[in-house]
Amino acid sequence: MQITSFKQYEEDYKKSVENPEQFWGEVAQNFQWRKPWFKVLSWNFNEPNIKWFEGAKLNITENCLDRHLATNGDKPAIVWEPNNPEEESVTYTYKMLHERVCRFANVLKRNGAKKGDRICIYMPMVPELAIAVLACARIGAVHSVIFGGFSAKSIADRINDSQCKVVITADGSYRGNKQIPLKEVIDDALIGCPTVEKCIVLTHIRTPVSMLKGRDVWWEDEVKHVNDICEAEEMDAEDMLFILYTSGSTGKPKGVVHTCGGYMVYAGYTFSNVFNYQPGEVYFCTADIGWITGHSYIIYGPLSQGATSVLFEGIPTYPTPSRFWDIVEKHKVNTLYTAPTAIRSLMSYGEEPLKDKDLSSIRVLGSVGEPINEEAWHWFDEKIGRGKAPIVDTWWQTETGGIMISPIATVTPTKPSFATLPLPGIQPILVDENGNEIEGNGVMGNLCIKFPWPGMLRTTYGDHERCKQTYFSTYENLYFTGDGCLRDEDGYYRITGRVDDVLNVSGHRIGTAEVENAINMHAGVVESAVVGYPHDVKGQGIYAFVIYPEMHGEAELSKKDILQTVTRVIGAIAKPDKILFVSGLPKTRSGKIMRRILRKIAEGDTSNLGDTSTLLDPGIVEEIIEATKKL
Ligand code: 7RM
Repeated sequence: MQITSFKQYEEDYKKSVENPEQFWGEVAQNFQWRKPWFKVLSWNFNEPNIKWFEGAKLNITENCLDRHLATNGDKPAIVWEPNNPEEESVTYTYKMLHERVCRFANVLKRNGAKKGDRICIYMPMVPELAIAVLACARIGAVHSVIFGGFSAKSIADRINDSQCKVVITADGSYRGNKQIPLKEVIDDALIGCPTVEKCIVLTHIRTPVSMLKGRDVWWEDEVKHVNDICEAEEMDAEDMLFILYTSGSTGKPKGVVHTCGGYMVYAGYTFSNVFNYQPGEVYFCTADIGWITGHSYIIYGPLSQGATSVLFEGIPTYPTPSRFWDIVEKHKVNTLYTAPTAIRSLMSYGEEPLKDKDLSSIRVLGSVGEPINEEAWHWFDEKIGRGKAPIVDTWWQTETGGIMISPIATVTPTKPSFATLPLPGIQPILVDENGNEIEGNGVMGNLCIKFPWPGMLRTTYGDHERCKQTYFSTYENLYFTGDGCLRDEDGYYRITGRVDDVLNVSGHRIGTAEVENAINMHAGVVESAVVGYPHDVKGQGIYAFVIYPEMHGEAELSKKDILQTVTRVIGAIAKPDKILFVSGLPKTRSGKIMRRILRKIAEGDTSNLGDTSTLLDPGIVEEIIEATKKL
């Protein structure tokens, strides 16, 4: 299944397009199935209805755990590096991880969870998070992991959208020198979550928590009441594996649904190939498991391939901006997969943090989450890869389940700021506004995919129509990514960023409508408009234009109040970087906000705002430009 030469890449690519069913059928042979499929693929992009490996039975945890036991049981599966470097790191071999997962799977059963039930996981980056995820998969329950930075209200909305029955959390988490009271946030959320029957709480930071009789139980107590034998539930290839909420252009995040068989094959295949993973190597993905990158490339991809995956609890700058490099040196990391925002942040500390660090173990580097600018690419290449480690700039999405366009380490070429070529099985096309294909090279357009791949989303939870509208209706018979893209003279792809109202702040997807809704909930705010602007470290920053007519006291205080409101409604990750109070917004006569103009103003480029004479109130543009100068 591993591609070893450019020629083989070309052959595999050709085969995957000419005979996709044969191609993916062969890839899938590298996994363990309880029963084989009778059909590799049936699909249409209209409904949409996509089925991979129909009729096949499996359990993904047998592929991630059981099948490695005989030959690799004592090999490290997860190496956990705690937030505090003074604390010991912890290694879980495949045997140990299998034992813990089975035991916790029994805890879930003991607390009433069954196949098909939805389980919300809100935890720190500790091994128990991976154990909780895998335990859900073991019993066929559907996990919905929520990133630790989301607020009680965001959690409640997600829990209610998918009617979760069980919540798994911890007393709190560490983030650098800060502590986050996770259980307290969950308690606030659960006030409005009638479907939740049980909450399992892990002790981690040992902060006092309230435990509600009949609902809340301790992880540590529960595991004592069960044994570590748990037969894996037999799942249909198209049974749901997990839901992961992600932002789009509306105010309400969507629950992206992935299913067992196709997702497993795609996460495993892409992990093995893109990173050119070799047996015995140590692989470190710095993402949080609360995002899709953590699901596919900390847990399922690496473990399905018997790899050693480093799980890091902390942040790149704690206790010093040397932390990543200390971890690389300590655990002899061979592959480092991180985000441009982290690279840019670490770059800003200069070379001092790299002094005397032994990075010689590094063989492959990876980037994900947002476009990587050339400066960051070269710094990563020269300072971290010492010019010897290929950088795989991996383009993909929550919805795609796994990497779509990317170099294949040591096999296909890299090019600064380019995701380069589609992986085998992926058929990208560029289209213009009318959905006409833009052929040839040296062209730009909206990025679509014209043929299914095993890792693609199947639906959005509880609202299939929304899935159809969002991804399959903009252009007929195409999956629309929401990204703009350049295909250069060499046929290499460079993703230029979102073409919809979605921001990418430090690699986190945030809908402008979500932030606007949150700001508008603040008493006194009449209306707001949110746009992105270029930010040196975050990639994009959040710029909010706010109408707040009757302010009490200082504007600075009102800004803080608004930030507090956004933190309450969504979470700290959605806090605007800049707030500008305005008396009106540029609108068309039909009342639509002209975001294009606001975006230009936020970028500080007011030279060419286009025709503003058709605006409802043309004078407002001048007023806003004047106001930005004082910000
Ligand atoms: C994996 C992930 C998806 C959005 C996507 C893009 C942007 C991701 C790259 C990238 C340029 C990349 N999932 N994006 N990777 N842009 N180059 N290598 O991030 O659902 O959270 O975000 O992120 O805009 O549509 S995500």
